[in-house]
Amino acid sequence: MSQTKTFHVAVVGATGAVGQKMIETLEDRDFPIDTLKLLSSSRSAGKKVTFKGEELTVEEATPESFEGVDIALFSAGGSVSKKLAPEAVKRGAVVIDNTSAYRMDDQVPLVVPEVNESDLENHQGIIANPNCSTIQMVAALEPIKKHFGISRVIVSTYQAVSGSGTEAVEELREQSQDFLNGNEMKSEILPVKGDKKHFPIAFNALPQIDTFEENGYTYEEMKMINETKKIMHANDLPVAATCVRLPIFTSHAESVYIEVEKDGASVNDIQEALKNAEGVVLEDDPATQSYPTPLSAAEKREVFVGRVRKDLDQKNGFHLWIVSDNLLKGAAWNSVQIAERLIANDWL
Ligand code: NAP
Ligand code: 12T
Repeated sequence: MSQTKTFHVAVVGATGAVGQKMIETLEDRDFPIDTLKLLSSSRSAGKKVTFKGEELTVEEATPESFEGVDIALFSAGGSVSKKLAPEAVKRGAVVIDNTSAYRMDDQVPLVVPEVNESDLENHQGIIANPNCSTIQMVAALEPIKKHFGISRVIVSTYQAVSGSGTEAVEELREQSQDFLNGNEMKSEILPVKGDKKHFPIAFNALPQIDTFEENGYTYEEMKMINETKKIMHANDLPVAATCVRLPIFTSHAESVYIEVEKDGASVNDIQEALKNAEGVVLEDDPATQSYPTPLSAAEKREVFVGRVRKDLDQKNGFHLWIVSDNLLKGAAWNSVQIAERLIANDWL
């Protein structure tokens, strides 16, 4: 982005799976940075990270770290955000938070710029970046909602291990090697670090992402349900979700069933709406086997959609396949994009 004013930026969780992508995205976008501060726990303090050819040293995040910071991108877990985001705001920073700590707070905008950019205007210092699976789904559903209305959403996800951090990525790598070498697989992280049981992810599928809620849904499923309604300003929209982890390193995929309000919409109409949508790429041609996959979407900022079909029985029912890089649009890019929109609109 071209911009004359420059900003003091901090990345909290800079050594993590999301934080590393944030640093890369700030560099790729030529974000208008004056100084960049990289923060982590004391474990990684002192580590060196290269940004635009310059070596930066990671520091331990403390309340004082935010003196003089204009924009703080947080992705170090909910408890860190709960403790340090208010400290950053107190010192004049605008926080863009990637954790679930503030997402459903009424005072906090929950934003996917292609969907609800204008919610940013009245922020009170903290802005929440939605859940990765939710972001890519609403980016594809909003243009359909705009043209045809949506009256129901049922989603099943196929999620990558990188959504669960660097330890989960390492676990899939090691289990894969152990399995192929005929050795026993060790499971210590997935499905959820710290939960009572662990299962192998390599050559497997785990129908649990995040912890279980009392209603039998997982927290990841409830995040998709609640966040979709908030971002799309559709409190009454029925949404159901089943979230599944697969042995994929990067990109979440989703099979999404929707019912539209307007009668008579065709597959071609839905495809046209998606083709013209900001941040969305339609890859949909059965004749040439054209559809997105986790590998084809990895390292790209867009949300890819394919396999648009009309339901064979339900009037106004459609099926879609939505794929995006969970660490980019699902996390780092959406956060940096929010920062860019705050600057462009003079809403910092
Ligand atoms: P990760 O790879 O495990 O990295 C965790 C990062 O947090 C590391 O940089 C770590 O620093 C830092 N950290 C941990 N405890 C800290 C503390 N007490 N003080 C300061 N920094 C601390 O995890 P990740 O995948 O990047 O995810 C990080 C967080 O982002 C998650 O917990 C989640 O809340 C959020 N997230 C959101 C989405 C989304 O859907 N938008 C997706 C994935 C993750 P050290 O190197 O010092 O340990
Ligand atoms: N644990 O919404 O494990 O902050 O894939 C997103 C993804 C938390 C979140 C995952 C997670 C979030 C995961």
